[in-house]
Amino acid sequence: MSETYTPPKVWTWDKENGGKFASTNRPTAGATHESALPVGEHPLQLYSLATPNGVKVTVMLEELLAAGHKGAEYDAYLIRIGNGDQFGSGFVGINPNSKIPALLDQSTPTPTRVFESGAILLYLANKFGAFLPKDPHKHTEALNWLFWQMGSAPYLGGGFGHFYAYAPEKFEYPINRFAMETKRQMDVLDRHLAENQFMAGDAYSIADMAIWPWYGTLALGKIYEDSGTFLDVQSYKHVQRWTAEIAARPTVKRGRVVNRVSGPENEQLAERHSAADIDALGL
Ligand SMILES: N[C@@H](CCC(=O)N[C@@H](CS)C(=O)NCC(=O)O)C(=O)O
Repeated sequence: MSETYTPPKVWTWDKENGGKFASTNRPTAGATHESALPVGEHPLQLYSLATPNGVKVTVMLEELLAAGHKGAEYDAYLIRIGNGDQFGSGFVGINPNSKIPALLDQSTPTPTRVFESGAILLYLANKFGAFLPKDPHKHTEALNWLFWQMGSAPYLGGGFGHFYAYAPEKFEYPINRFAMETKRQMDVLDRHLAENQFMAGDAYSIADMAIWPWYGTLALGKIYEDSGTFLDVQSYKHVQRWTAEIAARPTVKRGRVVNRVSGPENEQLAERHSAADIDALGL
C-alpha cells in the first residue's frame, strides 16, 4: 500500500484491500444466499451477536424481564457476522441493512420487524412503558442522548476502533483524527455525568443502555486492546463512576453474555431461550 494515494476517477472494489472485515465487507446490499431464520416460541425473536450494539438490546430485555414484563420473553439466536450470516435471505428480510441486532415481535397481529439498535430500544420502551421517563423534559433528555449515541458511536467504532485495531496498517492521520473525536465524546459524557447520576437525570433509561456498551466498555479499557491507556480513560472520573454503577447491575451482567461467543467461557452464551440458560452460567 502506497503512502500517498490518488483516488481514481471512479471507485472500484478492491476485494484484497485487507483489514479484519475484508472477507464480509462489500459495496452492495441484499441477500447473498437463501437461509431461513430459526423461530422460537417466545413473543420476541432476537437475531444478534454480543457486540456493543447487540448488548444494548439484550440488557434492555433482561431489564424488562427483571422488572416483571413477562411479554419481554425472548429467544436470542446467534448471527455470526464474520461468517456472513447477516447476508442470509431471512436476516435481510428483517434488516435490509444486514447488521445486527435485529428483532422480530411475534406478539403483534402481524409480526413486526425492528432494526437499528436505537429503534429497538425505543420500540421496547414504548411497548412496555418502561425505561423512558414520562416527564416531558426527562423524556426528551433521554431521547437526546439516545440519538447522540447513535450518531457518535460510529466515530468510536468505525473510526477510532477501525483504524486503531483493525486496519491492515497503523495510519497516523485517521488514528489521530478519531482518537481526538473519541476523547472529545468522552469529555461530553464526563461533563454531563458530573451533574447527573444517569444520562437522563436521576432515572436509568434506554439512553444509558445505548451508551454504556460502547463508552462504558471503553472506560473499562475492554474495547480495543491497549486503547484504555492510549486514550487515558481513567481521567474521565464521572464516566468511570457511571460505568461502575451500571456494570454492577445484575441485569447488565446477564444481558452482556447473551449471543457472546468469545472471551471467558463462563461469560459465553451463544443462544438464549430461557432465563435458566443464563442462570446456568452462575454469573
Ligand atoms: N447503527 C446500527 C449499527 C449496527 C452494526 O454496525 N452492527 C455490526 C456489528 S456491531 C454488524 O452487524 N456488522 C456486520 C456487517 O457490517 O456486515 C445499530 O445501531 O444497530
